Amino acid sequence: SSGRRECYFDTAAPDACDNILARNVTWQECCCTVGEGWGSGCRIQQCPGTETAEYQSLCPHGRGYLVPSGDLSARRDVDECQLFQDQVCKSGVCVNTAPGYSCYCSNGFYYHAHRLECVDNDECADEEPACEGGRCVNTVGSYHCTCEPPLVLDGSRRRCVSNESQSLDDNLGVCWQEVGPDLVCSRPRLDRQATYTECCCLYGEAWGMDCALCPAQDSGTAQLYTAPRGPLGILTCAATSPKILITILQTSKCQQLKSQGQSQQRP
Ligand SMILES: [Ca+2]
Ligand SMILES: [Ca+2]
Repeated sequence: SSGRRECYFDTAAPDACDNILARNVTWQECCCTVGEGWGSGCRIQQCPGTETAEYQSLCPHGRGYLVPSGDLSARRDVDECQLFQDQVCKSGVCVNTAPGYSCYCSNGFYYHAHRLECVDNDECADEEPACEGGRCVNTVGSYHCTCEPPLVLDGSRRRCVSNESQSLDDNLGVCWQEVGPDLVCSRPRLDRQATYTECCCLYGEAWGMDCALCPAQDSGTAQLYTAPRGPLGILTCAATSPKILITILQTSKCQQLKSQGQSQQRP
């Protein structure tokens, strides 16, 4: 067990010959870190198990540490991110720690400790149902929900509700303050989430992770504020000047009621 050879991970996998972490490392560098086997050309010598006397003498300071130049009392952390390059944290961001390392994965992915890579989280397999009252479809990096008619998705896109009870105002979402000519939403309000109506009346041009466009308004530069919920549970917005009431109906059409002459007209 001397010299420098290939270091293998996940040696129980059917394609273990391809599971090469590094090609030019020592037995100790391989087996005292994340390696499971060491060798060349797929002649793999299994690393000793952590409970064995062989492991104790090979890696006296435990996993992640090496003994530099035969001085048994000294120890040196292995920089796994550097030693194994992009093999130890595939599709993620590797950060060395002592001992060990951390692998940070994007949202919707988790670090698979055997495959040493960021893999998709199957939200549909979670114990908590990801889709309330509907069917969950897993996708790489996310998931989506589908509903059996006559149920439809609500504003959260995660819940199936009957058509009548669907209300865009039950859910908080991100409020986009700008929609570009290419219909790309930008400038999200970072300080708070809002319901669809709040967002469209007060702050923004589009709402939610699906970038649902707000209805067009021609209220000019009037400053809008929310009024109490009116009849039918519809949240209304009223412009202070000019005196225009704008009601966003549940059809998400914007209706403008001119109220010139009367200052306290209500919808
Ligand atoms: Ca380390
Ligand atoms: Ca997923």
